[in-house]
Amino acid sequence: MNKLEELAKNLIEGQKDKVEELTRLALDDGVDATEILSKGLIGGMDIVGERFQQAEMFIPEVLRAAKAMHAAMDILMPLLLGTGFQALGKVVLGTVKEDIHEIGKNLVGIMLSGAGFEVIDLGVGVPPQKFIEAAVENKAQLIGMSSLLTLTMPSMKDTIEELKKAGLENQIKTMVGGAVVTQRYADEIEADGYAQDAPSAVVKAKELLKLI
Ligand code: B1M
Repeated sequence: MNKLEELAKNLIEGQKDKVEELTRLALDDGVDATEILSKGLIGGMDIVGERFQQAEMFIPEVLRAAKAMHAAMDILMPLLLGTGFQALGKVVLGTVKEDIHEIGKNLVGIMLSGAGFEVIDLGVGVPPQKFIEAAVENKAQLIGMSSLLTLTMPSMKDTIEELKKAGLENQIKTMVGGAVVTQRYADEIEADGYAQDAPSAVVKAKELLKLI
């Protein structure tokens, strides 16, 4: 097993200290920060995503892997910024107005970051106007909305309508998800995309931004 495979393996296992150590060792050995990110970390997170989808890994394990990923990213980020590293795209993410469920939204954010997107997480209880303002301010290409309550789902529709009123629907795509949300509902409110779980959200975001 080479160093980057070992890094990916430890990331999957959520071994934060080991992941930090291996990231530093790889840098000392002259491995490029972009390669460490793409082959070691993103490669590892891809496997975490697949295992989570197949119910071979569960939320606490995903969160442990994410912590390890963030620790390694803290080491790599200054170097990546120095080399002109470009994120795949920018996503403004949040749980909709009057909804405080955040676990699924956080998982989606973790997986998107792990896949190479820059995620601007607005937290929970995000009103339509805030999604739009943040997307414009940050020049984001995608707004991701999570809803866990039947009562809060209409806020997704409101955001999409506000986006249309502002004439931004061709520049900023929308993706929706959350336990109560379905493809049918997404079609009904004319969201650009729907994803059932966090790994599918990564695939859908790439599709919407025409990266695959
Ligand atoms: Co709430 N709650 N809750 N709750 N809660 C549900 C959602 C509920 C289904 C439970 C039930 O009755 N069986 C029900 C909603 C019923 C409905 O509307 N149809 C419910 C209710 C009613 C409520 C309260 C109203 C209860 C009350 O106070 N009477 C209240 C509302 C508060 C509010 O938001 N205003 C409430 C409160 C809470 C807690 C605070 C206690 C807590 C949240 C803690 C937190 O997040 N910090 C909580 C929890 C934990 C749940 C359950 C048990 C679990 C939710 C969860 O985290 N799942 C939930 C029951 C359930 O879903 N089984 C329930 C794990 C998470 C990984 O899954 O969020 O679905 P999920 O995310 C998935 C996918 O959906 C998808 O990817 C994720 C990962 O694969 N996904 C996206 C999510 N967002 C996405 C966005 C995307 C794409 C994919 O694109 C942008």
